[in-house]
Amino acid sequence: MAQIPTQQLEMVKNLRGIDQKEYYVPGHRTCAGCGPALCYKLVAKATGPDSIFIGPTGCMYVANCSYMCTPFAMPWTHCQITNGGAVASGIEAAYNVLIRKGKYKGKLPSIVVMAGDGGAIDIGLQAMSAMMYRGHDALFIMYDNESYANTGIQTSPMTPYGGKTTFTPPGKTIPEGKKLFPKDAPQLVIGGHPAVHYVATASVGYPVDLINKVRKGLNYQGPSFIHIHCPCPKGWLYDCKDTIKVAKQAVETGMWTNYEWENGEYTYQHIPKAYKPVKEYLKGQERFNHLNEEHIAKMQAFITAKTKAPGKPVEVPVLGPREQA
Ligand SMILES: Cc1ncc(C[n+]2csc(CCOP(=O)(O)OP(=O)(O)O)c2C)c(N)n1
Ligand code: SF4
Repeated sequence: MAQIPTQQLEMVKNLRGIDQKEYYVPGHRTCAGCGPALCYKLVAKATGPDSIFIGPTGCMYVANCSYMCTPFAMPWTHCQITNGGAVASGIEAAYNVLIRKGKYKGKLPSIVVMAGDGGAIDIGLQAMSAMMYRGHDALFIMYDNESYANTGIQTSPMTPYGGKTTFTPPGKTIPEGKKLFPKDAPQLVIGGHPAVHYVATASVGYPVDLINKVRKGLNYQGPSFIHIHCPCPKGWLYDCKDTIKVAKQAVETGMWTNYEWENGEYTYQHIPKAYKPVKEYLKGQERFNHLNEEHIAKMQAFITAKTKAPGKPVEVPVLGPREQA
């Protein structure tokens, strides 16, 4: 069968090399300092105009759109929180048919799902996994604000251990709030989907790296997955001017690692010479204010183990739903 023509996007060296044109324009209603909004702006700059974005329900749909008004200056569609992967699959399959039959003369557009952690790795997991399994040529991005933010900052599987959310309030019975450690989303994708050749993590604190990873993911034929760390001032309870500071602190303390996985090989970016204590990261966010020294030590032990082999599986303390920490 004839090869479907696809785009090859160029890598950039610095911010001056990035398109000045905006495809995610001002006027939306996200909170000041919103990490996911910054993420959208950077991803849209990376993909350029020949793109189709798919937006599962979440802050990046609800806070962005009102009747007849969206900030997306490129083709964009809303989908259900559950089915981002299915809608992307359908769009890619349709373009494939149109191109093969000569009814569409252009190259395959960049097809990008922008899902929150809920819409990607929890409630949207089945459709995302099916897209990866079938091998559709699309990029699935999980913008991770570590909660179901849009409906009132409820816990998600990406909420860190010890995080206070409306569903994990610290109290007498469960003093640390969230008892469980988060899911490893990239591992889920890598481990179960042989059609995937590119998986990466990125952070809004490192925009050039983020843009190049989006382009690399799209340049690979087949499905790719990028997990992007996106601080959320409303949910994490820090001053909205500090979003980039919080993003960088996560990398400096090992709470977040930027890496790429390409056909089984890991490469790492922005690894500090020595990690700062996780306490530095925790103390800047009110959602962790209730943690005592024992909780912080538990968190530090988890991060120390993770930073020995970032991106690879690590044993975590697993509790049943009714067990005490
Ligand atoms: C099937 C279904 N269940 C629940 C909801 C309610 N809902 C809308 S947005 C949302 C939160 C989405 O969280 P996430 O995907 O992490 O994105 P965020 O809001 O954090 O950006 C929920 C639970 C829904 N729209 N559909
Ligand atoms: S709640 Fe968080 S993710 Fe949602 S708009 Fe506000 S800052 Fe952005």
